Amino acid sequence: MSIPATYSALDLAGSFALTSPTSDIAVPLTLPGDVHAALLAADKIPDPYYGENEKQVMWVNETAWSVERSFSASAADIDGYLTLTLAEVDCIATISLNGEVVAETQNSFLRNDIDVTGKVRAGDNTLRIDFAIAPDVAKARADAHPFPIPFTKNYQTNGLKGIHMNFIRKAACHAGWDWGICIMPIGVYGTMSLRKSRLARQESVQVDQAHGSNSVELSIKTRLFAFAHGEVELEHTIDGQTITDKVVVNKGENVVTHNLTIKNPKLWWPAGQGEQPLYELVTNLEGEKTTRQIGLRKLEWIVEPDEIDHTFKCRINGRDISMLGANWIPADAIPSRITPDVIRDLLGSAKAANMNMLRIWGGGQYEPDYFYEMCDELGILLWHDFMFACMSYPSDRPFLDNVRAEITQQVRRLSHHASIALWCGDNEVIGSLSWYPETKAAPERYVANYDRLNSMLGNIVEDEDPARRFWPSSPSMGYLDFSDGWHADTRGDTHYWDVWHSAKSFEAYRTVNPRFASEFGFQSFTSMNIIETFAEPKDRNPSSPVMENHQRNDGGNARILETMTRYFRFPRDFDQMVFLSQIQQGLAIKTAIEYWRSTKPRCMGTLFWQINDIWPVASWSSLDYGGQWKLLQYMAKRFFLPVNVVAVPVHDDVQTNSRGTPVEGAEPTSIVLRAINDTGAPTSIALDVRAVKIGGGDRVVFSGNCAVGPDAAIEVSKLAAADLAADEFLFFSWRDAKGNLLGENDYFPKPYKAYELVSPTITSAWSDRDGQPVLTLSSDKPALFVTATVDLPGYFSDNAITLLPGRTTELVFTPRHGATVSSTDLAKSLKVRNLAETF
Ligand code: BMA
Repeated sequence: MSIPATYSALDLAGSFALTSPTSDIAVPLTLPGDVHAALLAADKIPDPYYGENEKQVMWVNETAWSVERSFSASAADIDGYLTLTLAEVDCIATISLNGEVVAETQNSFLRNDIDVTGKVRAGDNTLRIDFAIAPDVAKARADAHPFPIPFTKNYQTNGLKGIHMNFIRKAACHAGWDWGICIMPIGVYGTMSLRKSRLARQESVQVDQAHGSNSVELSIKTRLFAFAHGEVELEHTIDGQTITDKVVVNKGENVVTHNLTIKNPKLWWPAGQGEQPLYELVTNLEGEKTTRQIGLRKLEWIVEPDEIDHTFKCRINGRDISMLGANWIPADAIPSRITPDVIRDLLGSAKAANMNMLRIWGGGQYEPDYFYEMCDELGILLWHDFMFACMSYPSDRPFLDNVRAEITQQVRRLSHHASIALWCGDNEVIGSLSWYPETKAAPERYVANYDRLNSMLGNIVEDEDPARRFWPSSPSMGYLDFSDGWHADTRGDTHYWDVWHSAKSFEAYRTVNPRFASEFGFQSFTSMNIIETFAEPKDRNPSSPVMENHQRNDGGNARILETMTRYFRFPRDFDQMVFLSQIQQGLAIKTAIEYWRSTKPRCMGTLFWQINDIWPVASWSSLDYGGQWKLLQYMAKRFFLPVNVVAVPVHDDVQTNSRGTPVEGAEPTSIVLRAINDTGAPTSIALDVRAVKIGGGDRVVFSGNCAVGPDAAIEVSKLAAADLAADEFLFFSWRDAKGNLLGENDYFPKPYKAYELVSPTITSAWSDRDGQPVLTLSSDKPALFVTATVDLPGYFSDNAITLLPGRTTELVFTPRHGATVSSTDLAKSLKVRNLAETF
C-alpha cells in the first residue's frame, strides 16, 4: 500500500538580513549559522581567536540583534496544517511571521515546532527573529531570584563581568570555560523549515529492544502531533518488514506503539569488539519520511555490591567491556563552524586511537543528529550528560518546566541510538556545592534545590527511556549519595584531578583505584603550527599576554613549566617547550590509564579529559583545535591497545595503601609487567623485555609466551628494580602467535632528566604501499619520543615512539578529510624530532 504524499517542507535556510536596533550594521547572515560568523565575513569584527581579539568582539554578545528574510510560498506549500520548525534558536528571541509574534524562545536546547497554520500567505512572507541580550536577561533573572545562585565566574576570565549561565538554557561554556573563549554566540542552528501536514506531524520515533536468544523484539513508539481529530496513515519499514497502520488521532500529542521481531539479529558492538551493523528504519507519515539507523545491542550497567564496594561497568551483549576514551566538548566556539565534516574527522580520530567511548560533557550541548549517527556507525558509545555543569541551577517551577520540556524532547530525539550508553544528570554539580561561599553557607538549601532538578531528570529518563541507566551526576557515588566523587574510589565514577589541579606527581595516579575514571587530565600547549595562527613571533613566549589569553586555567602555563622541571631538563626554546609540553601531557595520562587498565576488573572505564578543543588554546585536549593529533592522541592509540602490556612499579617492602598499590613518593622495589586483554577471546603473546642503556646496547631480561584469558589483566613478569643499572630503561614488545608485532612499550624508572641522553641520528625514508604513504624510521642510538610531522592534514599510524638501533619502524600516513596525498607531497615538509633535541 502506498501512502499519498501530502506532506511537504519548505526549507527556510538561507540568507537573512542582520541588523541591530542599536547599531547601523546591516550585513547578510546565513542561517543556520551565527552572528559572529556573519560579522566576520563582512569584516565588521576581527578574528576572535587571534591574539587578544576576544575582548574586541565582546560587544557583539552585548548587543540586541534582528534577522529577517522574506520567503515565497506557493498555494501548494500552505494548503494544510503548518508548522514552523526552528531546531535550535540560540537563545532568547521573539519569532515573528508577517509582523505577528508567533513564538518566544527561551531554551536553545529545545526544538521549536510552532503552529503557524493560516499565518503564511501564498506569495511573499517575512520571517523575523529578534534576539534579546542573553547576559542581561540572565542577570535580571538572577537578581529577581529569591536567593543567590552563584555561577562559574572563575571560568569567565579575561576581565569579563561574568554571565549567569545557570539562568539561561544555552551551552554553559559559551561564556568561557577553563579551556574556552567567551563568545556567547547568537544564532539559529539545525533545521529551519515550514512543514505542511494534512492532519498530523511526526514528533519522535523511539525504538526499544528486548533481546531474546536469537531474536530481538522491537517496540517502536511513535509520537504524533495532530492538529485535529481524525485518522492518519503511518508506516514503518525495517529489515524487509513493513507495518502499515491507520491511526485515529486526537488533537494534540498521540502515542502509537508497534512491535516487530528481528530474527537472527546481527548484533552491534562497540569499536574494536565487533561490527556495527545498522538496520534502517523508515517511518512514513503521509509523506513525512524520516530515517533512523538502529544498532541492535543489549547494554546494561552493572552497579552491584562486590567485595570492594560496588561494581561500575558496562555490559554489552553479555560481555563486560572496558570503556576507553575521553571527554567531548563542543567542537567550536563559533557554532556555524561545526559541520558534519568537522565532526566526522574528530570522531574518526577517536576511533583511530582505539577509543570506544566519549563522554558528552554537561557544560556543552546536545549534538546534532548526524553526530549520534556517526557514533552509531563508528561504534563509539556515549556517556551523555544532561547540560548542567559546575554550578547550582534554579529549581523554581518555570525553570523546571522549561527543563522538563528540554530533557523530554532530547531523550525522545536520541533514545533510538545504539551509541547512547547512559544518561547522566550533570557534570560536577554536587561537588560545586562546596566551591561557592553562598552554597557553603547554606548547604541544606542548595542540596534540596539540587535534588529537585536532579530527581526530575531521573524521573524523565525512567518514563521516557526506561531501558537506559540514569546516573545522577559525574562524578557520583550513587543514588542520593552526595558525597565526594573526586577521591573515593570504591564505587561510582571518579574525577581524579589531584595531579593537574593539586600538582601531585604523575605517580599519584597509581595511588587511586577508580572503578570508572570519567575525568582526569593534564594540559599541554597547542601545537606550534596552531600557535602560529594566533600569536605573532614576538608573542611566542609562555607569559606573553597573547599566550596567557590562550590559557584559561589560572596558573596553567606555570603548571606546565614547573612540571617540566620535575621530569625533564628545561627546554632550550619556545618550540622545544611546546613539543615537550605534549610529551609530558602524554606521559601523565599514560601513567594513569596504563595503571588503571591493569587493575581490571576493578577499573572498567578510563575517559581522560578531554579529546577536543573549542578554539586554539593551551588545554588538556589530545587533539588541537581543528583536529590535528597532539602527542597524547598518539600515545592514547597505544595505551588503549586492546592487547597491551604495561609496567607497574610496586613497593614490596613498604607500607602500601589498603589495596596493595604503590604509595606516592616511595621508591619502587620491583617492576611488574601486566598484560591486559580487552578482547573476548583468550590470547597468547610472545613477550620480549630488554634493559636498554640510554647510550645504546641492550640485554634481554625476559622472553617468553604468556597466555591471557578474555577480558582480563594479569601479571606476566616481575623484575627487581635493582636489576636495572642507573643508565638503563626497560623496553618491551609483544607479538601474536604468528609473530606479528602487536605493540611496544617502555618504562623509565627515573625521571628523564636523570638520564644523559645522547643525540641520535635518525634516518627516514618514504615509500608508498597500497596507495598509502609509509615513512620508515631508524636510529643509530636509542631515540625517545621520536615524532614525525608534516604540513598536510593527517596522522601517522604511530608517533612519539622509542627507536632503538637495529629496529626500524614504519609509520603509515592517513590523510584527514578524505584527501589523497603521496609520499612525495609529504616528504617536502617532513620534520622528525626527538627528546634529546630539547636537552
Ligand atoms: C573538569 C571538567 C571541566 C573542566 C575540567 C578542567 O572537572 O568538568 O569543568 O574544564 O575539569 O578543569
